[in-house]
Amino acid sequence: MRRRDISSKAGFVALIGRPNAGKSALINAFVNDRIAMTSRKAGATRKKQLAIVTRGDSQIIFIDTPGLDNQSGKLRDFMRKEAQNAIEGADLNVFLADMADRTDNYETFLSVGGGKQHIVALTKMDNFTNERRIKKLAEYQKFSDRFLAIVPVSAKKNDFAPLLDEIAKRLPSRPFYYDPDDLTDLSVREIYAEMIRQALLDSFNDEVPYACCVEIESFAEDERLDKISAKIFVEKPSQMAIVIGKNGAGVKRVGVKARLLMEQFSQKKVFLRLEVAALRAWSKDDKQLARFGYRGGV
Ligand SMILES: Nc1nc2c(ncn2[C@@H]2O[C@H](COP(=O)(O)OP(=O)(O)OP(=O)(O)O)[C@@H](O)[C@H]2O)c(=O)[nH]1
Ligand SMILES: [Mg+2]
Repeated sequence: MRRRDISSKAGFVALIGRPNAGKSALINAFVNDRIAMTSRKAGATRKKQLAIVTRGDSQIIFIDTPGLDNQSGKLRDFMRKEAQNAIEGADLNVFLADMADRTDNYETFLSVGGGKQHIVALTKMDNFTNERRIKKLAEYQKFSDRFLAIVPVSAKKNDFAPLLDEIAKRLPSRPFYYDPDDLTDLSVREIYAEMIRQALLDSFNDEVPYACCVEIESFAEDERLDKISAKIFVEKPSQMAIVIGKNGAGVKRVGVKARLLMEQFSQKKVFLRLEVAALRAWSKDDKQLARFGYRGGV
């Protein structure tokens, strides 16, 4: 055990980038499971979440972060702080950009937080021909004195081993922080709450999913069946009417989607009961934000 501790490497790596870059999808690909919510709509991730990747003698602890943007509001301020704390607390950062993005976004990152050591990863390379990949990599070469390495990746094609190699060789020599079997710091209860939020994002357009938050009221785990009762909070009665839908069709759809995600994840039956309530302007209220875990802490 002592020998292993001496030879092992471990460290925290913040995965940062613009909303919708593909951070959470890559997090899921790393651990080969759906531990983080992803969406084609920007602004999905609200809080930091760890993904623990143990390979041989190295343990990389990725921190998934909310996308960096300039939107205002108390919830957005919290999300920005989450990302900043991750950047500051990590041993190494990975700036993740969609390969289709212009390099301007990277320049903005450099001007606000790129002082720290980082690797650039260009994702969704499955959308690109080899020729276009090479052209894109060349565009970043003018910043080569700013990054440690640049690596193309694809969450969709599970193509990220070169990125893990680049990170692993820069990790400090340290004992592992987590049991090698651990995948994340979130509890099943928290993952389930996020899956309900995922189902809301997948089911509704415009502002409705952004006005939603989820509270698990009761959670009973059994070997074969998990029973969950949860409340979806929106900000206004009009949003409540949309989520509930005609004869409850809206919330039913959300329930079916969330339950499928939960069952796939836990490999057992799930019984899910959902309620919808309006909690006026919760996202502007410090007390409510704290209640939902969107305040304070690091
Ligand atoms: N083709 C392709 N699409 C991808 C890939 N990775 C992510 N996507 C898609 O990109 C969209 C955004 O992915 P997310 O992982 O939610 O993005 P994010 O950076 O976590 O976004 P925020 O949480 O909003 O900051 C989703 O529709 C994903 O399916 C990839 O490697 N290839
Ligand atoms: Mg995300």
